[in-house]
Amino acid sequence: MSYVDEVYQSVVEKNPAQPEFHQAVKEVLESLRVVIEANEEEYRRDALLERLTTPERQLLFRVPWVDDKGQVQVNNAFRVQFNSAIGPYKGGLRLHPSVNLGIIKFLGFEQIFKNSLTGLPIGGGKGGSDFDPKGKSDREVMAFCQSFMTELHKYIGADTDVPAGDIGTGAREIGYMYGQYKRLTGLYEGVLTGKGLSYGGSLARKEATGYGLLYLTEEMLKCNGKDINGMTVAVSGAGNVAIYAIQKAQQLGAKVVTCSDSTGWIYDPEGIDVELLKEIKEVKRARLSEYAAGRKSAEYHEKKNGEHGVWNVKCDVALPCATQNELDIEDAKALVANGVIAVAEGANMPTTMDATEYLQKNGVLFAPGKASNAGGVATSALEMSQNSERLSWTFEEVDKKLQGIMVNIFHNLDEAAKKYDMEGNYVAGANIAGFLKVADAMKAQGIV
Ligand code: NDP
Ligand code: 2IT
Repeated sequence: MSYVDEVYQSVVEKNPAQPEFHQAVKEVLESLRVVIEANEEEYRRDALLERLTTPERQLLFRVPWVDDKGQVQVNNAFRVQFNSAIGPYKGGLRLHPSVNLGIIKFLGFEQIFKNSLTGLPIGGGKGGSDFDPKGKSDREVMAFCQSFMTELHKYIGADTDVPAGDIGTGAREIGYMYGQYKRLTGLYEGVLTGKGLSYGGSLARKEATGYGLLYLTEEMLKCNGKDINGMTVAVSGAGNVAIYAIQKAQQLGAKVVTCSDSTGWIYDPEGIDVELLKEIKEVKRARLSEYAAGRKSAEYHEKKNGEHGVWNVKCDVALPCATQNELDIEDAKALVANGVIAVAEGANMPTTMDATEYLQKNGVLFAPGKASNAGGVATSALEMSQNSERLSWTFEEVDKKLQGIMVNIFHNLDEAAKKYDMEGNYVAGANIAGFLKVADAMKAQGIV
């Protein structure tokens, strides 16, 4: 059996019941096959792939907190410090009832390659909890965040591990966590990113993932002789990534006609009203049904089991920005039948593997999340730089750097794909380009 197949089989055996982790590993290893096979003996001797697919450290802990009725609640929490070959562990914290170790491992594994692609010195990590911030009072969220950080603070630091936001973790949660870290350690340091602007946050970090997604999409289209200006775009999600993806797409002259949350989706043929969406999601923390109530042109569709929602809408560009495996083979078929030109992932692994292959086979330009959503973590690294030098840069400075990073990422994966005779396969290009830097650093640092 080839080394790649052996390692994949062993990952499945050693990590039972973690399908998302298996999926993320499979996709990366399949892309790396050509690179590994060219040097199989050395990689096998050094157990490079075993080390790459095994986290350096996994922290599992309980988070007890008291709810507003005086009842004690207990959540499971995780921090997976996956790979520190090229820098301190870096990656977000997800707060969602679906969180388990396998999900955090898939996200941490993806983060290794994504962070490498940014060209910045950040290793891969991810964490989170099955706590659901939805429907909780501010005091309950604070109680959870303080208890969570009371344990986590022992394992993180500005030069060791720097968490940030992800699903369910926004400015409010980061603020409570930062306050507790500072109280426990006495350190005013850049231990978290996505902080508020009044206490060390970076301008443009809030916008960065969505804006970065559009910068990369724009470059990918341009290099394939197309212009996003005038195109119709379908977006899923209505959170941090989706909102700023919609805003930037509109600034670039596209018309965005959809968005969604976990209970339903919106079709707005006149184009999504971003200010209204922000008011509903960022301020009121309300459901999308309120969007339709506030806008005549919009249709609201309740989410039904087996229904495919936004991907049935005719569009030129599709941007999945909600969660993993939200775009499956049926969705891919509907998109192709409706003439989609490009799919770029704002979320992490939103497209199933068979859907990705179907899109690629049908000539759709496909940008994988670890490249196209890297603008968030890249700007987090810029926040770390600003914290280290105790300065803050202007919005324009950060945005310009972000744009440069995204354009650069696209060209790196395009060139890697060409070099290995897979022109246009940006999935393979991203995995290979991300891997080569990490593998080189791991080799140089010996067996650690
Ligand atoms: P938010 O919590 O701000 O928004 C998530 C959105 O997706 C919400 O609209 C939410 O709906 C919807 N959603 C979440 N889980 C599900 C689910 N299981 N089924 C259906 N809808 C769901 O998160 P972000 O925007 O930050 O993250 C979105 C994606 O982008 C994630 O995959 C994340 O890992 C990825 N990402 C985020 C980055 C960042 O900087 N924030 C950077 C790179 C990637 P509802 O409100 O109803 O829960
Ligand atoms: O998936 C991701 O890249 C993030 N959630 C952002 C991580 C970060 O450290 O900014």
